[in-house]
Amino acid sequence: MPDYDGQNIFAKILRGEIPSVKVYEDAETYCFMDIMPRADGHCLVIPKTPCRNMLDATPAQLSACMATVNKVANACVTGFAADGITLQQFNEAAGGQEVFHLHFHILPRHEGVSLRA
Ligand code: DGP
Repeated sequence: MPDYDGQNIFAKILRGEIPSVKVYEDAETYCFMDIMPRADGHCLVIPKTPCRNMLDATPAQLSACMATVNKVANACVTGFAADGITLQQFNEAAGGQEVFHLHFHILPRHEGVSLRA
């Protein structure tokens, strides 16, 4: 697996070099709106420390991200009156990953409404 590349888009967002719409932040994680939302409220949770994807993630990074996913997902249920949440995560190009900094998609869902392309 290739090494982590600090020039990826999410690393630039973490350094403030590219703007983002913040949803939530704590010492270990950052959550922001996806630029190509496939559902209302579609946002991304990332660790603040370098990590390419699940394959090189540490237990601490995964634990911190999941704690944030839990908080934000529950806020989405309340804030968007969502009926459910889809949690999506891709690893390496063959697995559908396009940005090579670990991230979790939080997709608020409503009964009978498909995700946008
Ligand atoms: P994937 O690696 O396949 O999970 O897709 C990356 C996601 O990141 C995709 O849903 C679009 C989003 N994205 C790509 N570039 C930017 C950006 O510059 N800003 C934000 N907020 N999201 C981005």
